[in-house]
Amino acid sequence: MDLDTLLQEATDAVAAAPDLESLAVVERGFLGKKGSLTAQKKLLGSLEPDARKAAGQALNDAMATVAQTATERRTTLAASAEAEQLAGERLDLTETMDELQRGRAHLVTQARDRLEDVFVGMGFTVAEGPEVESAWYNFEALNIPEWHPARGSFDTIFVELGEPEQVMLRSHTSPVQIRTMENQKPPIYIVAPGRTFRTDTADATHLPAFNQIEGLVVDRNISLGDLAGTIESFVHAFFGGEVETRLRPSYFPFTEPSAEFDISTPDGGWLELGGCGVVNPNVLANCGIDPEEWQGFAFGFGIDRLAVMRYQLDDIRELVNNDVRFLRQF
Ligand code: FA5
Repeated sequence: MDLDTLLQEATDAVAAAPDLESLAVVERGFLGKKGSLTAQKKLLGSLEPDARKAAGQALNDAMATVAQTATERRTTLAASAEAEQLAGERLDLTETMDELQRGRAHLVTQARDRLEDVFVGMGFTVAEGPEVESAWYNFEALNIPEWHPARGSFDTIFVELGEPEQVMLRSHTSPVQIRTMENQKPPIYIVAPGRTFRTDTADATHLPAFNQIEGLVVDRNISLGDLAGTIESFVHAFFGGEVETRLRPSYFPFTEPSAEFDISTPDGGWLELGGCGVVNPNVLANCGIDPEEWQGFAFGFGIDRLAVMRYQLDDIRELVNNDVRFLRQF
């Protein structure tokens, strides 16, 4: 075979080598000890000295060309082999979206929505009031005058506005009772869920910012029995039949008589959920409602504590840690 053909064959084979291993085989096949170009050297001996020199030179050039082409090809193949390896080992560190992850309402929002549904189902409408209140709505109209010791029990967070201790973050949802009675004539059947604030230190059962739901009924011939019946039907609707309720005598200036109500816990104990009672006639009168003609009952309880019970949490603070992995379970 003449040298030009052999050279062409060699450079074609080098260019066609698909990977480093095949390239090594091709190289050996042409330039190795037993390679076809190397074999040409043996033929030189049979030539005339002048012709041998020229042919030797041509053969060396050809072998150098093949070696050079092979080196270039090796560089190309090595680069793409590395790129391929990197692509294979690439780690995708962006979060995987295996399934479409929808957001969902916070536990307290879920509990609040469900509470509203239950009460709306019982014939109540939903009322609202502001989170920043005046002393009149938060205390005075509720039969808690300035000198009254009950003011102290509310651990109020005051706002520095106007006269000292006259503007505050509402310490309960009871001011919505007053706002409703000022604007609405009886019969009244409302619930008012919302945020409330106290200087309480956070612990397993307390938060400084928590949620209450207030209930107010004003109608004719209302008695304590109506109150007890309403609380019981609500607890059964919300938790199911196995949770029991009990009322304990208590004191609130805005109700008379007053009670605290507890619900039974799975471990056989009781959890205080809220206060309630028959609306104090003074409160009705403060809102321009004749206590001779109308009576009422009211209740107010903690939504966060209710969520703790319903979702079997160990600690109320889990509600505000905002750990999405925790919240996603519900
Ligand atoms: C009241 O706030 C009265 N306004 C309830 C009321 C309304 C009585 C209508 C009569 C008629 P009390 O301070 O007990 O009462 O709070 C009621 C409920 O709010 C508690 O039982 C508890 O469930 C919840 N609560 C009170 N403080 C906190 C707190 N720091 N963290 C979480 N929940 C709380």
